[in-house]
Amino acid sequence: MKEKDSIYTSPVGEIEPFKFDETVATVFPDMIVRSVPGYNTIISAIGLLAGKFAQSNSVCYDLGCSLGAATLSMRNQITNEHCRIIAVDNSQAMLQHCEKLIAQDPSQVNVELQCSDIRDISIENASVVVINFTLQFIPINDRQVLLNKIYQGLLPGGILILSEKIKFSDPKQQALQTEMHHIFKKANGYSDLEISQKRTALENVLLPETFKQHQQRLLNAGFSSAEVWFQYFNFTSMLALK
Ligand code: GEK
Repeated sequence: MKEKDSIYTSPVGEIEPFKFDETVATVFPDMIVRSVPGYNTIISAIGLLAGKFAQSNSVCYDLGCSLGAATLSMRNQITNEHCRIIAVDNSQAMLQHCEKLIAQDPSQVNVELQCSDIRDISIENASVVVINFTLQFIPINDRQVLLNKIYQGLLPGGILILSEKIKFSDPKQQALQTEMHHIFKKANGYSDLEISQKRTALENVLLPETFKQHQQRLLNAGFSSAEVWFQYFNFTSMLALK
């Protein structure tokens, strides 16, 4: 049974910057589905993409894995022998919950959990790399170096799946898509107070960019192409090909 996210239901005097601690880890499955439009569709498609692109004797990476939803989805679609998954997060609380969920999953694909900052790990022999809603938490100046490292660690024919909350250069689109996201959250049971307190907590923590900024950075890293394969309001998932 999923525990309900009620973190911001009561007025908070001083709202602290958002952190991925035990309180968040406990309600995370409920929080992410009610906050990110299309989350479940993206998770399923990550599995399908891994099923197609995971190569034998290679590694699939889940960077910023949280409770391992993308890892579990990949794990259940990978049929290649000797393919393993490395799932990385820098929140110990998230990884503890993730470990329990993976232990309950019957798939035989090997999963290694790493508690590290994704900027500090090495990426090698990769066929599939997933960064599902995590680049947005990395300082903007560190993003190019991280994507360069991913590109270098991918095998020929490898892919990167990058999902992000995005912003729009046209102010009208920006205002409309932001409003539609709030309508989405309200339809999922969040109050105006919860939405506004969470927005304050995420200010300067979650830093969205436009699709064009992401695409340019992916091309700069060396990817031969980078396109949107899914979008729902201001949430998008991109597929970059090596
Ligand atoms: C999912 N991918 O369910 N290094 C490692 N982990 C980090 C870092 C960092 N520098 N910064 C943040 N994180 C998941 C959802 S959630 C998205 C990803 C969201 C981790 C952080 O601890 C959290 O678990 C995750 O990135 C972001 O498919 O909550 O909006």
